[in-house]
Amino acid sequence: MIRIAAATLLAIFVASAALAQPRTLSTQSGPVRVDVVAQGLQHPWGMAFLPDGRLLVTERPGRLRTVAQDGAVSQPIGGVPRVFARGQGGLLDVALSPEFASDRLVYLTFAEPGSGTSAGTALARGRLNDAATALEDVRVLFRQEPKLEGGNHFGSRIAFARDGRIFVTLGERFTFERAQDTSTHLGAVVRIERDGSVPKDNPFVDRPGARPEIWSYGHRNVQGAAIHPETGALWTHEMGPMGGDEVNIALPGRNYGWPLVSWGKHYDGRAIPSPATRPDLAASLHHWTPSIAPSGMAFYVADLFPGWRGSLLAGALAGQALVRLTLDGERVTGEERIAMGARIRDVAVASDGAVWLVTDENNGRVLRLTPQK
Ligand SMILES: [Ca+2]
Repeated sequence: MIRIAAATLLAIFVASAALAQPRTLSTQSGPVRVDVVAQGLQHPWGMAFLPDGRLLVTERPGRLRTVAQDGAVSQPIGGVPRVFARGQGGLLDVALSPEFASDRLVYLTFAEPGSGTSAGTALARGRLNDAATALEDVRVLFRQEPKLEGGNHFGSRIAFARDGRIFVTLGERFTFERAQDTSTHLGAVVRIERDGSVPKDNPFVDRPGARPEIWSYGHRNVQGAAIHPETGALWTHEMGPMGGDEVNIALPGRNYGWPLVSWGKHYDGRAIPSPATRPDLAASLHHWTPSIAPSGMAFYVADLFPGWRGSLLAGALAGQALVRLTLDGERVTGEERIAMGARIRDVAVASDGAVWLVTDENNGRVLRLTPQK
């Protein structure tokens, strides 16, 4: 009995000690303080800030929680759809409606179970109750077709365009060539209205046989998306095979080339033609070889880190870093990798300009970055 109590006390002590001690990282823009806001989350995947400053965070096995600024982690929020929690599948991204203050709508992407052991990415939305304990009136707005076997490449990120349309970034479910087949949603970015209907000006609405939700295609696995703060364009990044992770601007109707071209190689070492050989396919702005496995994206436009203003921030899983790209318009002019020592799954900027990260681990952490005073 005493031994159990001592062990429990020790565990509590270790946890609080770990939470209490911020780290300092040196960066090109000066020292950065890293606080562990919360830990013990299981593979946190997506983040969105509520207007009251609490963070909504998904856990891949299928839970949605809030994390308060002081680190308090809520019980799982009710009403989350059942997910296919295998491989890379599960509960993925979370985003708030641009009119959340009045409509309280929360959007989620997830791997939706199909018949047998098949699954496919889907977008759902529900109304968060006032106590933030449950989603109500949950509705699936979009389903990637077809659903397939296997646990790879579900994407997915949610981004709201300035006109209120919803972009959802998808993966090709590890089917390679089918990313080129516009009769499927595999390897596509899709664009839908807030009620799930298809915008009349989507690029393939009049193409026989094509899926009308498609905005762009020829993507491999897109796990980063953000709307550019000045141009309003959709920027994405995607994971390459061995090498060849890309940053792209997803334009309507364009083909981003996978698997016809890549800066990477197939896993068995076979070469893939370089993008330069196919000027008819959309070129990337930037690529990473070897792969960093990018996940999560945010443009930094806040004041707290003056040296980061105008930068594109991305998490890196294999790269175990926060990656900061400096930009001149649509040109990437530099890259800084801030080593975090953990797989970074998502990046979000709080209203005070602090940068929040989640680590994709069994004991996943929520980290807050602020300038070291
Ligand atoms: Ca490409």
